[in-house]
Amino acid sequence: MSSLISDTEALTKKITAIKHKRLSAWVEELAQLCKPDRVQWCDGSQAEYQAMLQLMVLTGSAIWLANDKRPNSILVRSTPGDVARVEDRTFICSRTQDEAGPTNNWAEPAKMKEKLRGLFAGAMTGRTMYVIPYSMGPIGSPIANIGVELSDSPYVVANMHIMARVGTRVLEVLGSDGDFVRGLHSVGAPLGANQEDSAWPNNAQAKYICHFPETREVWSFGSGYGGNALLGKKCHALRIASVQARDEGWMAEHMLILKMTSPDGKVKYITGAFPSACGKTNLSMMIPSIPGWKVETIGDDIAWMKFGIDGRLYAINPENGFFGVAPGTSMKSNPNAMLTATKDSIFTNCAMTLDEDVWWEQMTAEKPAELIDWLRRPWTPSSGRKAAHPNARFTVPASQCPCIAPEWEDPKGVPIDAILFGGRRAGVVPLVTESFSWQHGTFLGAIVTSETTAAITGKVGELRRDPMAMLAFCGYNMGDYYAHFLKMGSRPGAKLPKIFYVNWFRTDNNGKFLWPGYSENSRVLKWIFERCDEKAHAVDTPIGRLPEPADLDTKGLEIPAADIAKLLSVDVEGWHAELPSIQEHFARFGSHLPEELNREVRELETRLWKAKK
Ligand code: O2Y
Ligand code: MN
Repeated sequence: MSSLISDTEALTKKITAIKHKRLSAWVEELAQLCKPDRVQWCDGSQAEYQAMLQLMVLTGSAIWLANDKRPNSILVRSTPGDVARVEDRTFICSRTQDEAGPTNNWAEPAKMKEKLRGLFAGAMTGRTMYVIPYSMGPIGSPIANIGVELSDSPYVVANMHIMARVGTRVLEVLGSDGDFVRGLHSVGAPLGANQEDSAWPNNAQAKYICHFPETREVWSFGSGYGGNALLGKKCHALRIASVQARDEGWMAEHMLILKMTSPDGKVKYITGAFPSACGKTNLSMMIPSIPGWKVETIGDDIAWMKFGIDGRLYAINPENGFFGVAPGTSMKSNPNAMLTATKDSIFTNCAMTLDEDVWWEQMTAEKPAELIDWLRRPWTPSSGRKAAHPNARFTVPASQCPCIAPEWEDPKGVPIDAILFGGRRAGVVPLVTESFSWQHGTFLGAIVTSETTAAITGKVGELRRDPMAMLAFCGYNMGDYYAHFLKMGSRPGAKLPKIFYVNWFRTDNNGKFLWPGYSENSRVLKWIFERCDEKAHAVDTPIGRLPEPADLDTKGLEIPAADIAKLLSVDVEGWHAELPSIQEHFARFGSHLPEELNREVRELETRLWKAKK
């Protein structure tokens, strides 16, 4: 790094100005390893954000969209090998494999560090190392947490500007000795002298997304995309934070947070855990179809929850923006998301119209006659392929969302009344089920099954268990995570949210969705809202408490009574047939599985037997 030292007097001055000696020593150590041409401390300013966009446009990573259509917005296109989270390259490097548990890829921490040191050595040559101090959560909130990401990607800097609170004000809160999560990221594509950069630098040979929970570190190599590279999001706010939460007695969850207001002005806050790309963003921004009801957004993906002195669970959204799936988003399915993305947005892997705007599948009723697809090729509707990548994304500031709740940045968080679990299930799981208790709700969350989607690399449409939608995001043994969930519910004096299991995706025998979803989900939320005050009717069934058809507000909804009956029916045979797979799923956790969950299986079985008689 001799060239680094010679051309970075300013940097040295800056580092000496940094009061936090551990932070500056760490940055220096990793600059020595990665050998960037320069180091830039991010201040979080608008000028810095604009400079990142300019740089991406200059290097060919991005293109400006027409300013009269999407002011100050860019389109970035990656490469086919770097389009989604790479779960098979994601590792939890805890002390022992047992601590990572059966659902995580584990690697021995010292060995993995050694391997990574080899990969990171000189990895930033020809590039800038950006030092990105960020706060997950409103700066200074007692629930917020600070991280610092070192990255050689301007795309990461720009996205982090939107997705987290970034810059000097974070350093101020960190002071001279504050703790922070340490993140190191490189696209893994050093540049030789005079070597031209590629439009989407990444490393096709090696991708490693590694978490060191004990030391609160993330080392991510080889990918520039989304959750692999924006380390504040999945890596910090879920995988590392879930460990912090376990150690400190709070919860870091893969949950949206919404605020619902009834016609008479009563407010409830609801969180919802759904596997990737199952409509969390849509639900959090929905416009209720039932007159007089209102939904506002607090967050669309992650919730951090701590008990308040009143015994209630308070949640913050640790993020500052939305990194939403573009395909399927339209003025019909999610007008609020569309309106959020009208300016100051980053689009990734969307198609481009000939007048320099973005397009993706289902955005408009009719497909444009001509487009440039996400791989920069001419496209027409007869091309026989998708124009946007199925995991194409928009990165947008939450503050631009027309339905953002005024209290979305309240540092103390919002008190949660209900927690929803859900997945994408064609059969067996009813539209909505209320758990009998926190323990039963934990059981329902622990057995969630869903069809996989394009948000991860691998097969789409396969059924897999995704407990609490945390399968890919729990930084420790999932059996211990269940135990932590149960422990939170047994806290003395706790005034717990009710837990519900929902399924918007049940189909008829021809594979057609029985439930219209989207804004009609407000009918289910209304029942949940009223159940929180014990104001709506429910019947006890073997699997939990369900509304009868008359309990659900279906006024104005044109669906056959038989479909409603099916949506709210309990498929006793189907549930019975699932028992062996639930037992098999739980058996994976061995001695880490809390006995309470085995008891829930036995009790479910007994109730199902009784119902069969
Ligand atoms: O890295 C990606 O491809 C995005 S994954 C993602 C992005 C926003 C919200 N949730 C997810 C997810 O996979 O759960
Ligand atoms: Mn997510």
